Amino acid sequence: MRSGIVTIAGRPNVGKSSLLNALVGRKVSIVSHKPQTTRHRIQGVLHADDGQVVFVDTPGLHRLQKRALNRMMNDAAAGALRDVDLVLFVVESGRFTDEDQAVLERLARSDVPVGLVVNKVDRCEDKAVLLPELQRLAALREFAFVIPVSATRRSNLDALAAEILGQMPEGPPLYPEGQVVGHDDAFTVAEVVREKLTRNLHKELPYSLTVEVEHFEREPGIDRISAVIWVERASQKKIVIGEQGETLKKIGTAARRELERTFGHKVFLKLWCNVRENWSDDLKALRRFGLTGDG
Ligand SMILES: Nc1nc2c(ncn2[C@@H]2O[C@H](COP(=O)(O)OP(=O)(O)OP(=O)(O)O)[C@@H](O)[C@H]2O)c(=O)[nH]1
Ligand SMILES: [Mg+2]
Repeated sequence: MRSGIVTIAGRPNVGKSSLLNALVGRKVSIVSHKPQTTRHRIQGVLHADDGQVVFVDTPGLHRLQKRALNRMMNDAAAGALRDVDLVLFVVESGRFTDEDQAVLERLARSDVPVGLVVNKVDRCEDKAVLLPELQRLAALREFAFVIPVSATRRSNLDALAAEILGQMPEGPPLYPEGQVVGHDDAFTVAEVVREKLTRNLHKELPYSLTVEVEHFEREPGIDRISAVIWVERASQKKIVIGEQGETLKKIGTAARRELERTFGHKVFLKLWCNVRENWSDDLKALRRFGLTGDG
């Protein structure tokens, strides 16, 4: 048996969480078209015949921003680059930016082997440009492997999984058989609600909110859950709730449906929205919401 820990790193929005979900075959980490969706380290487990891989999805490494939340997200990502067996450096096909370059420089400071994953190759219309692109990227540093994939189309993932397993040391499994998700169900609820908010609210608003599960009661056949959506200003609360509560209702329905599919039973989900000024720059509040740098 082989087993090990693999960190999935890269700048925001390259598809790290999508890749984690595709590799483990289940939605473990939330996904949206907006950068900086992932805020925590998220673990998902790949069980194979000859081994087990624990993947750690991380917040996208980004340029320093002044809010404590953004600093903590960077710290969470940077902390996951140490003491692991392999780092997957995820980039987007056809778009290598200064932020990717900054990630590359950060990786140079660690001696963990790095595999390069060039994601979103489905977007590349002219396949003739892909090979020279891969050659260019492969020359950036020494990589354990360089592999093009599409997380959303699930292409080339078996080849990627084989490369990853080949890099894992011998050892016993770290997670029990069948367990794919590293976090508890309350965390899943908070994240799924935040995903629906991120997907349904415009512009910067998703960055100003967080979700806290207040109450979670599992009864036979049904979960009774209430969660608070914290925003920073009364004007934001109005937008989250929407005219006659329409927006919040739509978000609640979408979250409930997904949670019922995930948990396999009925879910009663009550959502509230409340204001807490500057929660994203308040260290105490961040800790309360579980958003500390050490994940
Ligand atoms: N076309 C295409 N889009 C993809 C692929 N993988 C991910 N995406 C899209 O890219 C966007 C970002 O995906 P995420 O998985 O949330 O990216 P991330 O790197 O985890 O982003 P952060 O958590 O914000 O750092 C979403 O709209 C995905 O649907 C892919 O293989 N092909
Ligand atoms: Mg993510």
